[in-house]
Amino acid sequence: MAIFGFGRKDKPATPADPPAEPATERPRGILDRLRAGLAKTAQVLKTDVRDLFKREGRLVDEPFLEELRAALIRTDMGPAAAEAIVADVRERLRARVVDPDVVLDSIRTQLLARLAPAEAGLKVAATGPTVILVTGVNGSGKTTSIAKLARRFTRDGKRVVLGAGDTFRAAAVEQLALWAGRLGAEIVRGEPNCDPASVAHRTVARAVEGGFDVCIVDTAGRLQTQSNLMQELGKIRRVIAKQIPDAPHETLLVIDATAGQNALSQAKGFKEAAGCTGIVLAKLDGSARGGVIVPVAEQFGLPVKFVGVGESADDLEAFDPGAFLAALLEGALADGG
Ligand SMILES: Nc1nc2c(ncn2[C@@H]2O[C@H](COP(=O)(O)OP(=O)(O)O)[C@@H](O)[C@H]2O)c(=O)[nH]1
Ligand SMILES: [Mg+2]
Repeated sequence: MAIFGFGRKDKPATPADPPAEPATERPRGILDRLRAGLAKTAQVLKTDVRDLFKREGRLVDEPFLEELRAALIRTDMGPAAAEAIVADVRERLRARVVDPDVVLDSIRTQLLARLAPAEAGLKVAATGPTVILVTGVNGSGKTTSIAKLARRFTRDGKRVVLGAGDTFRAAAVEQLALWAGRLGAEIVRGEPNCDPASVAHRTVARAVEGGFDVCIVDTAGRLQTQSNLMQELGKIRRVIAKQIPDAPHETLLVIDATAGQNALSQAKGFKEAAGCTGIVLAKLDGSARGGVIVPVAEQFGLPVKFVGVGESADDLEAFDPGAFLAALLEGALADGG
């Protein structure tokens, strides 16, 4: 069975070793970490929106609004959100002289209304282990996101077992094993190229018998268009559900925030064919187009559970629309000249 690479032209063929933990202490606080992670997108908004005001005494006229729309589109927030912001600015400010902060405030209000419904906590088991299945295309950040999730749980004193369900590449198993060792989690692995459903089965069995709190199962990357591989995810889910009826409690889709419009077809495909229940939007820190979270959150009724903002195990934040927008736009206000 072939797995086709996707969006990895700049990546080596084998998964990267987990990066070394940073020597310096990371910035404390959610907002600080989000700010650092969203700096590139914030920069686009800051620079582009402020550039609109370079001519002194500039009025909010149609050419201004067209330039504003183009700047918003450059963040990948999608035409609907961009149009709503433009309409709001037009309505409130037409033919008046405004300053950038008024426009940024409109951006915040409009985006908050769109992102708020996408906020949802992680579903956990009432009793017994919580089972999380992690899916996505090659290189989207699945294994790293699993490490980050494990870190959150172990920090809370939970016992975690990881399932090395990406059985196609030995290096993928090693990558997960390295993280498991580092995070103090147990790992269940199978023979190379064995059925990933059997690894999932054994991982859940280990979680139950060992009294673990959380069990997170990795999977090989696949495209939403590969129907046989999407069916394989269905099989993995059924095997898990046979052991624990309401499991997997979450089937997360990890999307690379730099994937552009393909992020949307991934969300659609994985929701429909693999029963995904939520999204982890990874690599926001590497993207100037973090606005893609808006159409991803809006179009498919899939909540955004977490955002990934770096390569270390601490670089995962529960998605909080207010904090997200504060990091994006307050940074723009504070740093602007
Ligand atoms: N900058 C950044 N890199 C990330 C993030 N998540 C994953 N990566 C990197 O993306 C690459 C692929 O990640 P990996 O977890 O192996 O992807 P997988 O193939 O989906 O399991 C690795 O080099 C990771 O370190 C993130 O949130 N930010
Ligand atoms: Mg992987």
